[in-house]
Amino acid sequence: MISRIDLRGDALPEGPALRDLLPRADFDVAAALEKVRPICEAVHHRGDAALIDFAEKFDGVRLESVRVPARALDDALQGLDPAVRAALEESIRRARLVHRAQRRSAHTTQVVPGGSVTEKWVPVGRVGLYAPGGRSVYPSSVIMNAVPAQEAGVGSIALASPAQAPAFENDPAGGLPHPTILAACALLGVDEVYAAGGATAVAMFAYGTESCAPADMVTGPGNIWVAAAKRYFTGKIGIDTEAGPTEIAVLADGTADPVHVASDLISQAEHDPLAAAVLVTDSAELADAVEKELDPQVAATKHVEDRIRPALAGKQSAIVLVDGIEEGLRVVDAYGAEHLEIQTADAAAVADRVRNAGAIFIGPWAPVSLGDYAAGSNHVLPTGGCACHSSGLSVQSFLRGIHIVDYTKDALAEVAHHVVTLAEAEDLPAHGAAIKARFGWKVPTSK
Ligand code: HSO
Ligand code: ZN
Repeated sequence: MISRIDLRGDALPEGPALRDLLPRADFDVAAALEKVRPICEAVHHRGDAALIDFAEKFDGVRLESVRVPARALDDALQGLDPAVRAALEESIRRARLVHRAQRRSAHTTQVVPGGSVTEKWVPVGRVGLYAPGGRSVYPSSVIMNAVPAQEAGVGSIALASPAQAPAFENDPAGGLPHPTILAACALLGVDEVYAAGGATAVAMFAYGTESCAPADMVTGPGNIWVAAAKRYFTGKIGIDTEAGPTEIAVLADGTADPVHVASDLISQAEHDPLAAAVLVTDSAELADAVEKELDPQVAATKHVEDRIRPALAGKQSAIVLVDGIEEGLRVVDAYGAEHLEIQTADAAAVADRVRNAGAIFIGPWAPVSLGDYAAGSNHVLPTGGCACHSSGLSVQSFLRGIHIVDYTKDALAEVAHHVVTLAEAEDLPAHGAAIKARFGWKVPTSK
């Protein structure tokens, strides 16, 4: 069901060459870009009318309004299963604890007497959060988007999620996002909600329409159309990373429990036929035992044929055999997984040495599923190797650091000759003149 890549014996290649040996899904955002362009432009030019037409075409429902009425949020909360409500509330509480601690305060550096630079942190003014619908109705993703934005102090937060098709004639839930998404919004105090899906939702936030004011930034997971729309608007609005299919990598040695490892690989394969499950191990016995475990565990679960089997059998998933944990660390760093579990002896020490991962889960009692729902950590994480340069969603994602430069006359005089010298070296004499003009056109000599 899962292929093997044997990297034992020879020395591992360096950097990109090592990455080329590792499995990865094809997720061609560039190709999807051409397809989302007309959708984005239709929303630009026709606003709500385009959103309503696209909802009919893609979601199978004619919307009465794109904005979800407040009553629908109340109704969804009333109808929410109490156990789900309690679980969502606990998830929110834990996420708030972690994300509140990420807040930043201004810091001033006294560069010289009379000369300082302060960095102040200002939240983004308005953000549009996206929560997928269809195959992936994840109220947990509403939490993972909204909590960091709220804790960052973002003043205006809106959320979009695709409309559900009516399940029967006059179904009151038809034309609204999934009720659990709406209930999660109500629990979080997010009251500005829109029924818009995929690229149309990103375009709605980027351009604004009659019913939705434009946002400065759009975040949240989604399918390839959401990723392509985010790329389309890069430079116009802020985005978090382009989310691709979910990935789990497990770095394990012979001490790992194959039952746990197999169940964790399957847990993320459950998301998508393109989801990636990668086991990196120096133990051939563990590799065999995990492979043996996959069959019965897969057979006993739900989304087998449409997602789990294709995900595990796909070229994005593999068991990678290495000579030792040292080599394993090099492999997981080259891979840069969205989620990385360390299931080895002294797991915390091994985890400490990892440089590239969206989130790291230590030891047998911190599975990715915990992080997906209730560890307090964020589950909107970089995929596709982007963990090598980007982070998951956090309070920081919604803040801008602004430098405030404050110099006295004496402090400027002290460095003036350096500024003028560099301006002239760059053939920008007007830059130098802006200094000279302040000192009667004579550059002060340094003390
Ligand atoms: N593992 C997914 C998030 C998720 N899991 C939502 C369950 N629900 C990507 O990090
Ligand atoms: Zn998950």
